[in-house]
Amino acid sequence: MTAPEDTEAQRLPGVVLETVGGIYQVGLDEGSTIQASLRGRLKQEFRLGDRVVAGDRVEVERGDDGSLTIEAVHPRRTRLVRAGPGGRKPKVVAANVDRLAAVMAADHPAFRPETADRFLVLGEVCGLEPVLVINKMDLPGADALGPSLEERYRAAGYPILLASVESGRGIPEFRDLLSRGITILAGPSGVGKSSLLNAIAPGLKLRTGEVSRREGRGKHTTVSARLLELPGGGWVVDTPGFSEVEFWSLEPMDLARAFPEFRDLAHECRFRSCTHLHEPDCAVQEALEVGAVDASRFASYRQLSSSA
Ligand SMILES: Nc1nc2c(ncn2[C@@H]2O[C@H](COP(=O)(O)OP(=O)(O)OP(=O)(O)O)[C@@H](O)[C@H]2O)c(=O)[nH]1
Ligand SMILES: [Mg+2]
Ligand SMILES: [Zn+2]
Repeated sequence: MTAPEDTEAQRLPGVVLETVGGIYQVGLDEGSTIQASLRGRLKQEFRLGDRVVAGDRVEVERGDDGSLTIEAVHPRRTRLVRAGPGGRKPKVVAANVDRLAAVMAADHPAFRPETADRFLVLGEVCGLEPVLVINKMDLPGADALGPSLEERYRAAGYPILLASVESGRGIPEFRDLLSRGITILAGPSGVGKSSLLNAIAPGLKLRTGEVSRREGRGKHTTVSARLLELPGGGWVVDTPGFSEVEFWSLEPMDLARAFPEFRDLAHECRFRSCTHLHEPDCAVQEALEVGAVDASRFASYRQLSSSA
């Protein structure tokens, strides 16, 4: 008789690095990277968004014929979720990430505060540690923009990093930030997410693209979310630029709590469920009137409340 260990196929734990057309690239804990398919029965299991996404922890089994199959997917600790195309379905971009780096460009594509705020809100509502990175600080006009952005976001409670792949500014700091935990880079197409990763780890050799001269927009050079291990420690998820950040089931109170500068003030509002938009005795409104809350951040909040 054979021992139970011999009849049971060996399970190899690992993490999903990338999924393309039903093929899953998995980094096994033992060190090798393999391609696996997904056990049919797992396709029936309920899971928000796709069954398996980059960052999912899985168990892979090697069949007698040498085939590799994902036999189990572990529950997700965190997930970055947004609305998919058309807004009817959730799209989970990646699982088990710790931090969201919202990457914007000082210019080319032009910096839009509402867009930066939308990415930061996305990180907040998914429970990720947020940080804002402004790349392309080498471009003309960026020097004038830098201090005002630092002031706007530091006052709101966000770490902000000014960087340039071109000049090398902020690259050591960015590498240091990414050396702990798992960070997802999110931002519009063409801001330089892949370029920043190549700058901190040239061995990654990620594809980068041009920004169209006419529209000032990127062309979605990165095509799928990809989890990468950094040589200096830490993991990152490079993502294709989002053209639009649409939220998946964002409640009004979630949005109010996603603005860190409102959170402490909210205890002083008369109503516990104050949205700070029209209620009497609102501490956020009072702070806004005396300039303690930034008017343009509040404008972003108002805009998000009406569109979310
Ligand atoms: N001037 C300047 N250009 C940069 C900088 N960083 C990146 N670029 C350029 O910006 C363009 C877009 O860079 P990518 O790294 O492909 O941008 P991305 O954010 O990964 O874009 P998607 O993959 O489409 O989401 C490329 O032509 C880069 O060379 C920078 O710091 N300064
Ligand atoms: Mg890219
Ligand atoms: Zn209020």
